[in-house]
Amino acid sequence: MAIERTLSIIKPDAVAKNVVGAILSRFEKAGLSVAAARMMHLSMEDAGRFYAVHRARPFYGELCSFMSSGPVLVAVLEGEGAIAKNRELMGATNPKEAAPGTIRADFADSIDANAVHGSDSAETAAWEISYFFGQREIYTR
Ligand code: IDP
Repeated sequence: MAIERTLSIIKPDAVAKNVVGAILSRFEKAGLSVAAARMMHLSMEDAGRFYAVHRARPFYGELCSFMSSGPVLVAVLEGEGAIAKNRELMGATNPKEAAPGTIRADFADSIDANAVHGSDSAETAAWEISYFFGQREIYTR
């Protein structure tokens, strides 16, 4: 399988719960490595542009408010099949439907405060990584 990069965000609910390290550790244990990482407090505009693909959805305003409600950790994860592997580790969007042992099953409270974001395709990953990081901020192990 090819080495890929994907964008992960540890959302405000998970940062507030002090489980950043616990979540990063799951990525590392699954064979992904952190190629870039930064704590940020997104503005409404930052969140709005990042989630622009969802702008017609009824939850868009709520999603942008939540994502700018506190600090997040944005990170680039790298490894074999990183995009799908990260989605697998995250679990379903709604933590009530997330498989046992996934990050959302273990750390998320609700469909909006659901602990993590992960890119859903190679195209999305490339755009999302470039939204937050320049090439010189990304380090291969
Ligand atoms: P994903 O994060 O699992 O890829 P998406 O469908 O891309 O899920 O939705 C993006 C984010 O929007 C979700 O992670 C969640 O925070 C939020 N979201 C999705 N559906 C709802 C909803 O029905 N109500 C509130 N927030 C939602």
